[in-house]
Amino acid sequence: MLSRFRGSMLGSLMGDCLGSPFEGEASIGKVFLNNYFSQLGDPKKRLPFKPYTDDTAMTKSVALSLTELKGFNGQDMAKRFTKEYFAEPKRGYGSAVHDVFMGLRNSNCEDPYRPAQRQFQGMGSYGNGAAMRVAPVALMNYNDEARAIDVATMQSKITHSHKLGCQGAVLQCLAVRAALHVQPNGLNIVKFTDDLISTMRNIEKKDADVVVEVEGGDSDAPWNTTSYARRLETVKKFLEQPEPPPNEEIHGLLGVHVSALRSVPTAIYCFLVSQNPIPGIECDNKLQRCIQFAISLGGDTDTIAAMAGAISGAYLGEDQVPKELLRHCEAVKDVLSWADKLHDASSTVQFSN
Ligand code: F2R
Ligand code: MG
Ligand code: MG
Ligand code: MG
Repeated sequence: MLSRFRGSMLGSLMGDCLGSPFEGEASIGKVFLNNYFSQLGDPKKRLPFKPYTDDTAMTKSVALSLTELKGFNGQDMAKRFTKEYFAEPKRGYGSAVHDVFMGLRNSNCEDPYRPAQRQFQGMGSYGNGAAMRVAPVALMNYNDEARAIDVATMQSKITHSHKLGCQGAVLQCLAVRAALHVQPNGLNIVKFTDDLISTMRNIEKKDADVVVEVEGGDSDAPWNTTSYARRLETVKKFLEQPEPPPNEEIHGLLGVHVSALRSVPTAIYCFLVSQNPIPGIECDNKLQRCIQFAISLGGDTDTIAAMAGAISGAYLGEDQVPKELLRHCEAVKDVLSWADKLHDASSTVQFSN
């Protein structure tokens, strides 16, 4: 399990560091990316160091809060998010989440959930910021699905109280957890997807009475479209095709957006489709293929690559993480230490507030 924990945390870091230079681009040519990754893999090439962004900064707070407190504590986690943000606010955070950190700092995190509830005129944020940092919750609670779901939801509510923001964090957590549990080389893509569809369908049914307010005039709002279970059905359909559909189709039906609904199912698709060769991507290593494919889609590249990398690394383990790519990433030793702490603490988890 330690190798899986380390693989997941390193996969997430690598997706963030290598994906962030492309964040916001429409899509990135596969030939360009083959050359880019081949240069990164060349030990003779001296290339600019790749810093991590908010995805890893927030993952750090989740990992250290869970491990140092031997379980979930909302106030402690909120304090860590806030301290980390004000220490390094230029790590590429979402534009609205700054207000949550201001509210948390001004109230000394008295109610760690209150500032997030005020976001977007009381609707809360549906951004993918709670999903992008959730991998440590899956690792810490790998032997308890119900607790993993609870903690994924509660850690989300500190910054993202919108139902779709929370459910996206839960889905990403379940995907990492499921990947940890698959035997080496034993991945059954159909079963993996069907299990997630069935769990999300139950969760969405249970949450159906939670009223989601609709912001007037925003026809692009994701709650007007479809649910996580239905997006996972699209993932399944895409996986039945001999090769991935064109980017425009992936953008339209899954998404590459900063909203959780339009990025978490996409990350799961990237993990699953990268189990087999992908036309245009020259790479034998499955973790690298996963990250390269995620980046090639464009949009929220750092976050989709980080989430896909966390799932892929949880399945493949540390040995499959390409070391020649890791040397370009910031904070590898720190990330390994978080993985080790999560591994040590995962047998003694508790749950409070
Ligand atoms: N912020 C970015 N990328 C922008 C470019 C950064 C650049 N590289 C730089 O350094 O300046 N990336 C990071 O943000 C995403 C995670 O965002 P998070 O934490 O979810 O933030 P937020 O602000 O809560 O939500 C993101 C946006 O989603 C829209 N939105 C959310 N809820 C909404 C609602 N209820 N109604 C309307 N819109 C809503 C807003 O546009 C939010 O700003 C990751 O990609 C991370 O890498
Ligand atoms: Mg980021
Ligand atoms: Mg816990
Ligand atoms: Mg991002």
